[in-house]
Amino acid sequence: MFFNALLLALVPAALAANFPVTIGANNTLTFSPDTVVAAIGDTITFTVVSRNHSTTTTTFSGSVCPPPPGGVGPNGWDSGFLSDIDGSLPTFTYKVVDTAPHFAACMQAAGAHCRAGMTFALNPTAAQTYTQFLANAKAS
Ligand SMILES: *[C@@H]1O[C@H](CO)[C@@H](O)[C@H](O)[C@H]1NC(C)=O
Ligand SMILES: *[C@@H]1O[C@H](CO)[C@@H](O)[C@H](O)[C@H]1NC(C)=O
Ligand SMILES: [Cu+2]
Repeated sequence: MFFNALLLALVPAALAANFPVTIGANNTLTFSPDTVVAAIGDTITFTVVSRNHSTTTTTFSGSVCPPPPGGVGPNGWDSGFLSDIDGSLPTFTYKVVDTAPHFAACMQAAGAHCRAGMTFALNPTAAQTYTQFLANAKAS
């Protein structure tokens, strides 16, 4: 009885995955990896490893850069500015709550980082690919 209850309590945690994403590796304007495919309940942990960046959801096309403060929803996110200038390796964790595609970018420098390709996709689709989102960001 007790063992079964314990097992049930442990199952969701055991199945949920965490995806680490590095922001600014090697002092570049990048998210690595730039794409994550995740299920509801999984988490994504972003870590800023250089300079001062954000992970903020934005539109797939149109005014992609810069992402707006608060991010584009529903179920979007905005880490706010996270600075590693002091070497603190700040993190931001997002829990996946739907199966919709989400597109994010860095809002630093009035969109200059975003237009330089500092972009990220969660669960992109055949109709809304990461490659097309990146092209949209560079052109915005
Ligand atoms: C950072 O540098 C390492 C070692 O050269 C390389 O393996 C990695 O792909 C680089 N990452 C990025 C995002 O440039
Ligand atoms: C990070 O960038 C934002 C926006 O440019 C700025 O307001 C903030 O002061 C910066 N943080 C640090 C620690 O430099
Ligand atoms: Cu940035």
